[in-house]
Amino acid sequence: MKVSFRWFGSKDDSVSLAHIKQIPGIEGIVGTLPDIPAGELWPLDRISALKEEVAQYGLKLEVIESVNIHEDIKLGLPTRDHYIENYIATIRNLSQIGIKVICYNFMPIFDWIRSDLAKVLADGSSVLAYEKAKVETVDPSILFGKMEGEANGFSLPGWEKERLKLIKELFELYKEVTEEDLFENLKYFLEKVIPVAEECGIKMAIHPDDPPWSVFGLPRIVTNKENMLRIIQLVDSPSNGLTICSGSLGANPENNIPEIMKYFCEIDRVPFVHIRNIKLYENGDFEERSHLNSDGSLDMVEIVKSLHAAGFTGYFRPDHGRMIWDEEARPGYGLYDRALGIMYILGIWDNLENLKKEGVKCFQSTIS
Ligand SMILES: [Mn+2]
Repeated sequence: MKVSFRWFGSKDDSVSLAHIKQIPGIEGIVGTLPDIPAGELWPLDRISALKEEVAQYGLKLEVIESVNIHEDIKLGLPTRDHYIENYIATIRNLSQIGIKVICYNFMPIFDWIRSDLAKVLADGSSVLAYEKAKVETVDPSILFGKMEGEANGFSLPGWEKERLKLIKELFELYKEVTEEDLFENLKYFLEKVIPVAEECGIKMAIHPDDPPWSVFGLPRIVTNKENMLRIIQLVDSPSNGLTICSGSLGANPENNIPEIMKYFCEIDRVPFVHIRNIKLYENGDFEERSHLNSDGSLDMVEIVKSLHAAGFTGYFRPDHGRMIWDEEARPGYGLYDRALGIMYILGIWDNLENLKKEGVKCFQSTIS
């Protein structure tokens, strides 16, 4: 398991590479070029410069999150071919600087959705939270303004201003788009892109929808094991992979995260995992928590055990963290709690390694 940390670049992140470098066990950065709009080509000189900057701190840049998909591709519009051409050229450029994994998502209009970016917990820390009643009754453009207002001055990944401008028009365009259409449009995209990724030694890794259900009447398909299996079968290639995000999928209690992790790792379709804990409420609301098992509803120990038992050698990053110790950062992306998360996950992992050396079969799971 290769330990990595999401970083938005020196102009867009409150966390420095010098600080990330000091996290024990860290190997690399999950990088991005946040200013490049979806659908445009990533220039080679920009990504080379990013790689060099990261390398100055002894860190690797082998994972990109995300190269966003233009809405015309998701909508299946005739103009999609132009954007797919750009995507293919971007894959080729990224392969030239040694990128191994490209994380992306296929959510219409909105990326991840929350009702609150700084819900205060009993211990004084603050977290991202989702209250169904708040999200599902609000006008999407009002939610958009609220997300921006609470973002501590940072642009939120997936909530860039350019999207808001087009929101009404996009809703109109998505009116007739069903889940089946979305599968069809994803297939069209993957059929063009996966052969190039394979040739370039890059694994595409689709991120689950967050939350994993339809919001504002928009279709969402990366929501459960069955659909994820269907997606990797749309184009059967080792380059057609998954980012398994425990917190995103785990918002639906019917998703058995350890089982999903183990299943897809064993068939080698998981180049990248995001690990985070969430607290689920009976009414479907949830909030993010520390990685500690007892702090949330997800079984973090079982999740790590499932990765270990499957011999996971891909990239791992802690997902969102709480805002603690008066840190001011992009919501979910402070240094401190994510660093704590890494230490917790590595603690579990090292223990499993020791048990393995001692010959203890540690994954005595009920998972079939
Ligand atoms: Mn995630």
